[in-house]
Amino acid sequence: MATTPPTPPEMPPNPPGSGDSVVLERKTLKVEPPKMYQVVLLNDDFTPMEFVVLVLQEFFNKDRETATQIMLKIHLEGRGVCGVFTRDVATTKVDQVLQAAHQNGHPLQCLSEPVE
Ligand code: TYC
Repeated sequence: MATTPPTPPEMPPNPPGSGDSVVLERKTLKVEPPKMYQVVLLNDDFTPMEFVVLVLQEFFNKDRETATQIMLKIHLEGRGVCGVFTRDVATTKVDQVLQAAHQNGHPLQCLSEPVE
């Protein structure tokens, strides 16, 4: 036996302005890039050059040559930027460097600061 689908009830027309119409609102999306932080190593008279090079290779993914150049710049100028990161990553890098320095008995200092 074939069944016929139920017919929808008759609806009165919507009064103007109160209907089922969808209003699309245009919102300007403003997504700012995150504030960036540079991690800086400071020079001192005691931390071995080799240790600084290893830190730059290990925690900042520098190849040996670049790491050596950065280390020498720090040695000569007093400080040097190792990398630029979002705030949380920069904080983690600083912690990792300070922990490695402490574990190895070196006074190496490291900090992060906002870029610009
Ligand atoms: N000045 C150190 C030395 O002569 C080497 C050094 C370089 C230390 C960079 C710290 O961030 C530093 N052994």
